[in-house]
Amino acid sequence: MQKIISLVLMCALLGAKALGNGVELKNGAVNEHTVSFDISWDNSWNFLSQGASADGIWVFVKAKNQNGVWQHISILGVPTQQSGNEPLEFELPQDYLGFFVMRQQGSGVVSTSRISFEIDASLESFTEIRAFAIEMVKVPQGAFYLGDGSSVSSYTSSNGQPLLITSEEQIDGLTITNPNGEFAPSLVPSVVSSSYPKGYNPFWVMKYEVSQKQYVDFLNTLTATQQQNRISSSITAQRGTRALINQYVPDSTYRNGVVIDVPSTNGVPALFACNGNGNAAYNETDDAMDRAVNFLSWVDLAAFLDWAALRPITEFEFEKVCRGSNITPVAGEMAWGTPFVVDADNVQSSGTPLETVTNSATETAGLANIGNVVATGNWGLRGPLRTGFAAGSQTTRLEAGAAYYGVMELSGNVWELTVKAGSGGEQFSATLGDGELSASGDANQSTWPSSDGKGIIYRGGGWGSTLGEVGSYRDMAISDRFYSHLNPSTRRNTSGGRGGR
Ligand SMILES: [Ca+2]
Ligand SMILES: [Ca+2]
Ligand SMILES: [Ca+2]
Ligand SMILES: [Ca+2]
Repeated sequence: MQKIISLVLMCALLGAKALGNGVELKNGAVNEHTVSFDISWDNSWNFLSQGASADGIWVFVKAKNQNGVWQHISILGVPTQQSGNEPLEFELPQDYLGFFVMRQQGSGVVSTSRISFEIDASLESFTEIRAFAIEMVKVPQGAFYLGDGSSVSSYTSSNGQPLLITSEEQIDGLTITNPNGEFAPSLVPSVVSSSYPKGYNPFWVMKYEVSQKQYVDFLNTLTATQQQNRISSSITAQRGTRALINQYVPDSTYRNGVVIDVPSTNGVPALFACNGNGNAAYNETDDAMDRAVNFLSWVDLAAFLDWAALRPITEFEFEKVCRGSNITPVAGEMAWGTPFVVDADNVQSSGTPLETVTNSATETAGLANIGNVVATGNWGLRGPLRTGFAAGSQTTRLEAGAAYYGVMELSGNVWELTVKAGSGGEQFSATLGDGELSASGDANQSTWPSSDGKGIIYRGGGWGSTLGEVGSYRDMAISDRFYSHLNPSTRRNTSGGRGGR
């Protein structure tokens, strides 16, 4: 007799399709070894055949054993499409830890399409299966400039000009210009090896920063011990306790609504939820599920990425995604390609899938959640916004605050934790996460930077960042490395990030 097993579908941006790009999974089913569900998302594109970018959905599967422990599940073969107006393409990587779904050549809405795939698991031993979806962008192969020639501690070639990266080959003679005069910048290695990902070859990057809902979904598949190391409160704290904020400053939530729903007892994992509006009911429409998650240290982000079978991105890749291929750098430019910014500060529809701001970009200034009114004594919005808060089907790059390849919030919102070409980070060789964490809930992949945060650098600024003149501190500038001396090992209210593959 066939065993009935539930398939639970997890994805961010549920209901955001009217305005955002929200991927939606529905009508999940498991039949023997076959998993099926309906998938749809807006604002899709695929111009890979013209040497440009595409977006796609990274799908991966976890299953819960009889003993309550979750494990990552391998995909057995290329998925197939049963229905839908838009023909889909699939990319199944060699590690079989998930797959990408893409539209074929063109752009527009991917309306409801049913897909199915085989998984490598004996369903008899599981009590529940969950499928997860993360929106990503495929960045094409191509040369690009590293550095803008003026930002603090920004990279240059030996002649002081932005460095044109034309391959993944070893780099000798990398140096920096305009070194930070307040804090000694971290040392640049004499050689950056051919295995350090430079952004020349194609790679996938998350379209958005990790959201509060995504972090909750992650926590809810960990053991109690693993959970305890991925939050700042006790897993046994009472229902409603904010799980990620600084527990010594309990009134300072900084727009983070991740809470304990059911406390851990007797070693049973806690259940986490989103409660952005702070009332007694959780996971409501206005509970900020799609808002970027802050208070992540490097160790937290690394654990999320290992769990999702992704990897961190390097600071070289960060600049490629922002600037685009063969685009001449602009001094002090931010993710949308100009050195000017409008602060996204006046929130509308707070906490909902339509959370946005009333502020608008100008002809030259992009929209981003930053803190440049701090100097006037007005802190403005103290925390992150919804991922993709300014993006719509018709928005320009400045209006959406978008990077060259359509990736969102690379300047502002939360700081991005990227792998530095230095302090040991140059040893990173694009090793992918394998879906499993150590017993303590830490990432455990070879070549990933160590837990002390050395080998990691903050990039792109956050909601609290202020803006100096071009050539002085300028957090949101895509080549700015003002904080290269820091080791991002602490849970700052401004830090989070994303990964790639
Ligand atoms: Ca609530
Ligand atoms: Ca602000
Ligand atoms: Ca950001
Ligand atoms: Ca691992």
